[in-house]
Amino acid sequence: MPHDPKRLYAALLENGFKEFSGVPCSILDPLIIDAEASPEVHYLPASVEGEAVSVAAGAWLAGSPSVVLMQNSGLGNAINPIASLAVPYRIPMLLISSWRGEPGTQDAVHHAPMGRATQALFELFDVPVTVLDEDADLGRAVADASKHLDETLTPAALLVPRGVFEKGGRPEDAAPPMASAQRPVAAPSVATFGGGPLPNRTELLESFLPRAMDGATVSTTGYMSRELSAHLCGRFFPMQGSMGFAAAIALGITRVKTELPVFVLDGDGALIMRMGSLATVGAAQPTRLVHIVADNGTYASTGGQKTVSPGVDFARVAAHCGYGRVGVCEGRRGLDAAIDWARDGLGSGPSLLHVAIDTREAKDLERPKIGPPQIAANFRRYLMEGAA
Ligand SMILES: Cc1ncc(C[n+]2csc(CCOP(=O)(O)OP(=O)(O)O)c2C)c(N)n1
Repeated sequence: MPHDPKRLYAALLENGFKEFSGVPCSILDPLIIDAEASPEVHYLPASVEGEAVSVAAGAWLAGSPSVVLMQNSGLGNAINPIASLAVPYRIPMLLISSWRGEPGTQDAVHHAPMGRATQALFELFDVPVTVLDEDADLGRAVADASKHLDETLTPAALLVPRGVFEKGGRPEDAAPPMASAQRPVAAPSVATFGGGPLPNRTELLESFLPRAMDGATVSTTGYMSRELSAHLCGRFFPMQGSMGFAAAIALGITRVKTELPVFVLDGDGALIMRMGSLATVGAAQPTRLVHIVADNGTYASTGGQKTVSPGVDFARVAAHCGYGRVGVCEGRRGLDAAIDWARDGLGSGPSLLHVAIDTREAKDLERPKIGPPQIAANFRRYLMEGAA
């Protein structure tokens, strides 16, 4: 007998899961339909599965147990932030994956290799997997997984084979495309700031830090987080790993803490790696998110190899993705005014400030003295209790 997917959905709610993000699989569509229709649940369509993992991480750090929905074809897209964010930082989340290409079943041939690898891949990263076959007790499976998340602070996975859910179908009146009604008719113009030589990263942080102490900051992996770590306090989440997902983690926080200013310190290489985040943030319209992209035209942290950022107009891309306030700063003299201007957008939607920096780096940056689990625990305490 196939399961009624509503029983799984009900079990998720009973166990406190209210934040959902993912990339669809038709097998999981019944859960997405229910989540989209519910006033008490948030479903955020992600641009890629790793973004959904990062959004879930941000939401958990802000206090909300989170679910990621994905097809197992997308597991490859999710592994980087599972392996370098969720597991080492001890950030739990429930991963619900469909199981296409399950060995011994008929399915499209391109699903077969990942179908064979799926369970083993989860287990390689110490993520326990429960297969929701026809005999499974859905309530028990969710409760056990939820207990695992609480006890180990690491993810757990539920695997949903084909054909175990009753067939439903999208209701005619399913939720309309999100945020389309809020999207400005015309993209905003680009505010420009500058004057004088370019700042370096240290000068950017000197300008940024006094302007960011009323909120949370997520910084991208590499030198940005190394340098922010010199000022480490509970308000900061300096990422090591999950390259490109700083904005996604920040977005997850804003899903739960809607009143808190959340700042992102991104890199040009990192943002280019995950440009889809601009579309997700633009659609979600977090009201208090300031996204600063420090662009040195290089992957400085790995030796200074060139990025393709000289050909990328981050501000205009962001504007056309739905950021309501976008600016560019090319010169140290304009930096304070530029960050103040970006902050002035707090409350009215996401802003993006593209800051050109040069390649002079601070010397002898130390790594944080505390490990990733402690960084995450301190940040979570700040987000949930307000004490930095
Ligand atoms: C998925 C992934 N690919 C590559 C790396 C190696 N890596 C770490 S930092 C970095 C450079 C980041 O460049 P950018 O975002 O421009 O920041 P910058 O180093 O210039 O501050 C790279 C490639 C990584 N950590 N993760």
